[in-house]
Amino acid sequence: MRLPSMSQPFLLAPIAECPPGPPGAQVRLAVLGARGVGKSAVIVRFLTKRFIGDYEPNTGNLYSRLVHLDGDHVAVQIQDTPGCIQVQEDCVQVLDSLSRCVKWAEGFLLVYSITDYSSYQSIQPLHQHIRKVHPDARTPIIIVGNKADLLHARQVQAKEGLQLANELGSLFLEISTSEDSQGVCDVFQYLCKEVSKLQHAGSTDRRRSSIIPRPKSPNMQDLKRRFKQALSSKVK
Ligand SMILES: Nc1nc2c(ncn2[C@@H]2O[C@H](COP(=O)(O)OP(=O)(O)OP(=O)(O)O)[C@@H](O)[C@H]2O)c(=O)[nH]1
Ligand SMILES: [Mg+2]
Repeated sequence: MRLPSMSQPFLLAPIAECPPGPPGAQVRLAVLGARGVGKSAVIVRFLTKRFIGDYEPNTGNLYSRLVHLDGDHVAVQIQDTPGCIQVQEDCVQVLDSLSRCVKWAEGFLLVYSITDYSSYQSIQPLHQHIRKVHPDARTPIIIVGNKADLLHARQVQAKEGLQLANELGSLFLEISTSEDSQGVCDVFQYLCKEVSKLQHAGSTDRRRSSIIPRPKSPNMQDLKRRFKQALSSKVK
């Protein structure tokens, strides 16, 4: 069964047509990775709890829904992305939309397939690209090795995934979207929480900086010091 394009209630417009919305009003996540690693499957699993098995190779759909998070309802938007991530001249169009998506999102899920070594190799450049756009190390990025049910076809060892994630300073998990709905939900819940935390921290910082008095200009302080010095030498 194919995932119907615009008939799902949670499916919005592609990223290029979607207005950014006010900051803090929603959590914006993006799922990135090489072709065929299960990006669409993982999103649909999270949103519907179902594994359909056959997904339209996508051109970048944006999904949206309310998620229950620590007693609150949070509006979550999830950007699915096309699988073409090679830095080649003929992929410029896709890379453009990918860059837009990276700028737009606040939390990231990087997916490779444990059955495809080249998809694993694409994680590092993707991670670097995200960190360039979001230098704040608190911007959450989770790396997942998907298709963990296909052990007989494994090309990437779990320890390689873990090692890469450690090097990049990210969390790592192997999941099977087809067999384990809980692992998928945990990943998205974690991302939502981390982004929400960051949004709250940001608004607290902004409030603080508006009530802390501005430090006095160093020139003024210097002038006062010199004035005092001049005064005391006159007194002597
Ligand atoms: N066995 C197994 N198959 C999976 C799993 N996740 C996804 N698949 C299959 O992998 C294939 C690709 O899944 P998609 O979700 O379309 O992958 P994608 O990354 O969105 O692919 P593109 O949009 O073409 O880049 C489909 O046939 C899925 O059924 C998994 O955990 N286990
Ligand atoms: Mg897809």
